[in-house]
Amino acid sequence: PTTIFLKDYTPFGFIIDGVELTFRLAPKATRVLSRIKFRPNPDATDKRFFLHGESLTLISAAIDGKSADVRDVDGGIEADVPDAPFVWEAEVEINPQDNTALEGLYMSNGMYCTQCEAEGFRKITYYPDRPDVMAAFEVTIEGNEKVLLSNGNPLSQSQGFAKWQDPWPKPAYLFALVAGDLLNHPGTFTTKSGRQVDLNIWVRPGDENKCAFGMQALKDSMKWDEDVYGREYDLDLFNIVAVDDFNMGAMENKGLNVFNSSCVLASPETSTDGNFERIEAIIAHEYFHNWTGNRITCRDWFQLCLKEGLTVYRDQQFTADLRSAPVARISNVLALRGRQFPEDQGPLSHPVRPESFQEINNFYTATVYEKGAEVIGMLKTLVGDAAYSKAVDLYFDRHDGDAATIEDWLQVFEDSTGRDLGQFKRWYSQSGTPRLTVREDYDGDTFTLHLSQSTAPTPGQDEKLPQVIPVAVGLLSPNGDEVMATQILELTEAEQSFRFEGHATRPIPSILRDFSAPVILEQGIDKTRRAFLLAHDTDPFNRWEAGRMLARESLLASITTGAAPDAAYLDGLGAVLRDDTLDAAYRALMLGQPTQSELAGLLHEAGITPDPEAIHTASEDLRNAKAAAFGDLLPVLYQDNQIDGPYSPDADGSGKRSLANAALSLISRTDGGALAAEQYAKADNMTLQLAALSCLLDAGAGKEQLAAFEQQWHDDRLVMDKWFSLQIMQAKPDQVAEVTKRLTQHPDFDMKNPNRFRAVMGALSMHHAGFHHKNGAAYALLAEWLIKLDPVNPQTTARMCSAFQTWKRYDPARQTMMSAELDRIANTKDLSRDTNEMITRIRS
Ligand code: BAL
Ligand code: ZN
Repeated sequence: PTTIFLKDYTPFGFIIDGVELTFRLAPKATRVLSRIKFRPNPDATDKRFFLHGESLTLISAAIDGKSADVRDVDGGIEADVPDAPFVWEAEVEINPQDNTALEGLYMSNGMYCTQCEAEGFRKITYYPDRPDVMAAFEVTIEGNEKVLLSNGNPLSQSQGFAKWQDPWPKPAYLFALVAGDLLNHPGTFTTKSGRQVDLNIWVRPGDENKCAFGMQALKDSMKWDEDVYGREYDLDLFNIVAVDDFNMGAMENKGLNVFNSSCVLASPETSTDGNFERIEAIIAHEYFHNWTGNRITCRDWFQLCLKEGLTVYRDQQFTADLRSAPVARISNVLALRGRQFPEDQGPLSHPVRPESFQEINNFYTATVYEKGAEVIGMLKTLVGDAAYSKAVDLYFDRHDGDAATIEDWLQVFEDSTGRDLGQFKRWYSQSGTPRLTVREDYDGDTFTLHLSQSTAPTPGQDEKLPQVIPVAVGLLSPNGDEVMATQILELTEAEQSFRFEGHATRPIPSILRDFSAPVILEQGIDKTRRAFLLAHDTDPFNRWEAGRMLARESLLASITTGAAPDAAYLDGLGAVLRDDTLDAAYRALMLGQPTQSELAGLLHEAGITPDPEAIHTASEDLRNAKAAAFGDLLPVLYQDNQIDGPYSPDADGSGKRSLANAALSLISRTDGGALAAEQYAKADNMTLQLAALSCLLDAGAGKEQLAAFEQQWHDDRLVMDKWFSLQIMQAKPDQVAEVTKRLTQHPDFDMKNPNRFRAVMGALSMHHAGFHHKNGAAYALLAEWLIKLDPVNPQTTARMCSAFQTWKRYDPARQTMMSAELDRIANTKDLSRDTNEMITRIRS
């Protein structure tokens, strides 16, 4: 396989002045006719006329109307062309029906749809399929389907025919086409300059009652982007289409977003509060891409974080504004620690802007997305809100219509603030999670914080240089008053001290407030200090973090020494839970505890081989201890957070349900599931129904309800995904592989549907104690299915290989078993480039 390097970038030899495409749709033999105006690019040195193409049958090709002599080369074709403007015309045949990889043009439940990011357009026709080649597209669709959609605005439409024009030059990865017997949920939005935009969510018949929430989220996003970033929508029409078979969550194609149906369809009966919140965020994310991604795109795929990090940051801001900012921040940090930290601390570690890849699909990672967003957040913290806005405005002004780079992005900050961001840029090039160590001094007046940073070597990067770390710090007095409001300390050296004078009493610092940098904080403080911060910290994130750290230390002590759950933690937690001035969602988060895989990672970092069984036992013991310690409180929390009246997925309602359900899950440990059965029986929304079922299964009950659930929902694919997952998630560790295997034999298990495959195999790999059960059955089962899926859908297979990324953490017996499964996958005949790259990196 070829490795592609950032340093090798060269511009394409030609500029495109217009693209006309005609699609004659047929499931197994779609014809694609292209007419593309090229002219030589004066800025390019490489004049080779190379067009990408994959899985295409070339019917004809012509240059300036004359049959062209094309040569097949690796990944596409070449031809000799004039050193002057010319017109390329080609006709190819493709087979959407058999396209199970879900890249390019494919079929899902009888409808045609496309996924072109990153490199799917080359499976549609011969084209310079690279993001820096931008062009205006005109698309004609001929097909029997009722609805024929493409990017931009409709030019003409009649039975079996539609013509679309997208006036905005775009790279091929933003191309989209959808054709099917679809229904629309319509809406309108009037932009700040008074233009009316028609909005539609297109769905399969039967799903039309699940669009209202997504439509409102879209309107909220459009308004928010005008209010906060000054960005107005730029077409007369904005279409969203829901598709059942989709590798990603959604895709920001210009004017025609295509969504995994799980990320747009919502109704109270079928979707949980978590689904609603995720849908709102993803709709916003894809909409925000219209500016950060589409109007300004990426020069090459190494710059992926330019659009993704920024757009994730923007959707996180949106969620924080619409809902609770502290709750949103905690949730983002949980996701970062849950997905990005393990990636950055293992064999798949890579910089936010990678420098090489074999298959770009393997770099749609938590590092590019979530750490990429953290980098934007740090930049904003360092320059301040006003300077951030000014720089981003300059970015939009200067680069509108460009395929830009991280250098361009940082330059607008340098130009508008006068700040040198040379060192800051290391956040883009240096991989790994920095460790921030703190030591304190006090001399009766001056309080000093000695900060130091270091980053462990990561694959391909042995030496690490100091980064710019914004450390948000506040100081509290011993009675809990804030004596110094949050200040940003800029740590730029390996070691640096910061002095705070005029403190007659020794203050208590609250460090890394709001998680001001994606680092591991090592503070060396004791339980008393943590309990103090849990009770008094004025920063909501750090208050939560103090509880989290107490829980973490309690669990680690139980795992390594068999210690009982920490009473100080339980006391502090009890006080927070009783404090009803704190919002319910926040208290629900407080009640949570570190995941078992997080604990495994912490033990590994501390040089201790994690024992999944011991981790599982300690985690269960802590939950049981909470159930016992809060025996009187939990029913009160449950009762106080019941809601009368109709369901609403807003922050308040979902917060109350999350606290009530968190209480229920502990209550179910002592009442055998009686209350959960009651909740299940009367639940009128999925949040309550699914939580009750989960508690029942956890309590070893719920057989009847599980069957009733299947009976009730067997026609709803998205709800059935939950049914599949839940049984695995709630299985006892020694049963996980068996339950999973049984579910793969269920008639509704369909590996071709990525949602269903992930529902089952994702749950298997995320059940820490089950996946790592010493009998190795789960390792073998996952490998077996990855091998089966690879020829069908390489992209989803490759992503799921990351379940094995932590294999070196474990004991020799487990390592041997996982390594054997990795070998088995690696040795599979005709393994895809996607999976091959992932397995090679994981084994390295
Ligand atoms: N661009 C791929 C899907 C997303 O990040 O929005
Ligand atoms: Zn995105």
